[in-house]
Amino acid sequence: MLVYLVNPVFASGQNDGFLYGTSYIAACLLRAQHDVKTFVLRNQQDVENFLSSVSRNAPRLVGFSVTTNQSEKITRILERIREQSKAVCIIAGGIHPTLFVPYLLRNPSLSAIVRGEGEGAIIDIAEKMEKNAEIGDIQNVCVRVNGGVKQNTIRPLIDDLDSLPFPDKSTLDYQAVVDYCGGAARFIFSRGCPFKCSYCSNHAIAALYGGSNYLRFRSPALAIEEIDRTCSAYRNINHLILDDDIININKKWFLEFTSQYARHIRKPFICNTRAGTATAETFHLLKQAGCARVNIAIETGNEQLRRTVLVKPISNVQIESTFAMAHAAGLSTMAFNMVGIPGETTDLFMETVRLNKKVKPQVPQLSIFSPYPGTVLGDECIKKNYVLGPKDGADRENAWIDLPEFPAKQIELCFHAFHFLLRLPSWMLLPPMPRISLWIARMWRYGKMLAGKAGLAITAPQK
Ligand code: B12
Ligand code: SF4
Repeated sequence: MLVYLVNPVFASGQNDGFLYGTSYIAACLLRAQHDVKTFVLRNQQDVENFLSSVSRNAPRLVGFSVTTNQSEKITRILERIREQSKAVCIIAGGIHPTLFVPYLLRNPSLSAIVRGEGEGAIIDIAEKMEKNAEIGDIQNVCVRVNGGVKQNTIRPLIDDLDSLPFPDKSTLDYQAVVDYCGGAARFIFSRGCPFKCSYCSNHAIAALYGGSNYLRFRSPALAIEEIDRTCSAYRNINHLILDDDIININKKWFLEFTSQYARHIRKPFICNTRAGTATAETFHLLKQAGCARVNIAIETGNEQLRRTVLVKPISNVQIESTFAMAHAAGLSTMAFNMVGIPGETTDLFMETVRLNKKVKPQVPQLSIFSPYPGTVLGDECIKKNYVLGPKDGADRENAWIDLPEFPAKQIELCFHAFHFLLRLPSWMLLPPMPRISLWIARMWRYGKMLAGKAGLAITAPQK
């Protein structure tokens, strides 16, 4: 059976178009002898090409992977597919439909949604469709019934990730993906995280599965084989990005993986860790294995906000020592930060700037907090009417929320001023200076924009 999978990555700068979710789905469908084609949708031209392919080749099943930031744009595409064909089965999987079942009701063009891990469900769906049977009883699948939603039970998590085929790279132009992102190849070997940060989807997925045995890894040997095969099959791969949430969370796995990586792969890589889990030895092993940069979350410089609102019980001292250990091992660092956290104010945001100045990440990165439905913090924001509504595209740069003490416009101002503020002396970040500092930052930005329009060169603050 011909199946089309769709990776919507509109205005999603970070994303190269290859999604692990659909690549696992594709690999399982291929293993079951189905024909699969994966489409990357970055812009309107991609949408038009995809729609004309649907109309020419009439796939029986079309499956979208949906994140919240893409969900609205996808709605319009679903409608256009349905206008073209009444018979095609259109399904959506991924984090947004998994944690927000009303997505099915909001999109009448969808035939069903798949919640949670989709490998088992997709095979069942394809099998039933080949027999012209109904798909409404399959585990993990939700369908519309009498104006409501019938939610079937969820099958258990896949215990042994080694039982899965490697994520497929043949049903899309993976070479173009590598070239598109300057020679980077991404990998993920684990699923899950044992922590319960209120803004992240992990606690919600764990809850969907009753919280048990959530964290799993593919074995180090197969992880190395997956990297090796990719690096041999595609040109110009000059570094790897390992997207596992916390690379060192399973110590045994980490020791084996880093030692095998050092022996067999020898390409620089980027990975993530969490303050409080990594020691000097962790960073030493990463360095020895060829790690170039490690990403560490700060999120906010205010410890109270981090502990209580974000449910991330990590102290500033732990964060400082984690960055210091990484730098001492000779690693470059990237800090993840957020602005617009419920309970935050402009003054508290300045604490984030100050902590970043102190720990000196080579790449300080700031996102605007996004309240994702189905997460504890996201749902609380929805309940308190803080949410302005989902927006398409790069949501980390647009305020979705308007807080009583931190209005959306002020959040966006802080977001745009972040890299400028990092260059100011620390005393300019202490009350009552933030107002003045932000005003200077705004003037700087307007100045830069006007200079840009007039074609003048003006030195930008370092990003
Ligand atoms: C790795 C990762 C990335 C990588 C993606 C790399 C890649 N090549 O896929 C990078 C860094 C590029 C990235 C980017 C972004 N990410 Co991200 N990312 C993740 C992370 C950590 C893991 C996701 C993953 O791939 N897991 C492994 C795969 C196998 O699992 P999966 O995707 O869930 O897929 C399974 C099921 O969902 C289902 N499924 C998925 N798709 C489909 C499709 C069909 C048809 C079917 C049947 C089933 C199905 O079956 C799959 C196999 O079991 C998650 C956190 C998490 N715990 O999920 C966040 C997460 C998905 N990301 C998130 C966000 C916000 C983003 C960005 C929007 C951030 C930004 N503004 O730049 C971007 C853009 C994404 C986009 N599509 O537009 C949020 C999404 C929240 C939400 N409600 O939408 C998450 C949940 C993190 C969080 N904050 O909680 N991300
Ligand atoms: S540690 Fe990171 S991946 Fe784990 S729950 Fe918290 S934010 Fe999510």
